[in-house]
Amino acid sequence: MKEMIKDWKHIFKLDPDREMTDDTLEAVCMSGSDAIMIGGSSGITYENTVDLLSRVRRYELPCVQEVSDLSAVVPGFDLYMIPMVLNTDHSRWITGLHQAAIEEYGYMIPWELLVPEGYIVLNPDSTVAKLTEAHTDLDESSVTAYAQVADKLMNLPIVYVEYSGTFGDMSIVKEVHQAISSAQLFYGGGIYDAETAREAGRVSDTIVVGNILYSDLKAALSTVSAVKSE
Ligand code: 1GP
Repeated sequence: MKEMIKDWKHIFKLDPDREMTDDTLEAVCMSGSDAIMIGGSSGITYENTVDLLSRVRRYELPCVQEVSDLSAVVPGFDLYMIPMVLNTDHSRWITGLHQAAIEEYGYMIPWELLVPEGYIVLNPDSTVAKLTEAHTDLDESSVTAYAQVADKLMNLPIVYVEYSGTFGDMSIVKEVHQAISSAQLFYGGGIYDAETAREAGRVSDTIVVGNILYSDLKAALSTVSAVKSE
């Protein structure tokens, strides 16, 4: 199951806390994107997650949950993405919450479906940066070193460069891509059309497109062929 991620070039990230009509959801799920990721940094509940999962399940593409709140973990996803924020001083975002979750629910965790993600959070204005108090003012070599911690020391399968809400510095993403050897590089943040998708796609393995879905569906859909046809 986890192997399928390697082939993903494009993911749409849906926020269960935001409205999406059936017609829009159909367009998103039939767009040719490789997968739907359900998650967000605030307002995520069991109810809104179950509701969105059941609607996405009408379509064939894989659907994964990015876990940010234990109370909203819903059975029935294809995989569970587990963020570990690397550029924070607060260990709860790296191992603390994870340890507590395992202590309480370890007996029922489907380990084979878990995929840890080494997050490097770089937009200081994003909810996730504020929540985790991430150190976002980093130069290329600092970001690259975090990526190598994830890739070479922690052996994480995914490094996620997260600029949620703003289009990031592609030269940093490119450096990261060149510096890691085993991990797959996810880039997310501010992709708003085919051109930004293409730019991000050139320097990463997989792009994640979120916000633009809720403001300009046509532009969001154009990001799929932008990376899949290259
Ligand atoms: C957010 O990386 C994703 O976690 C996508 O970012 O919402 O800015 O597209 P945007």
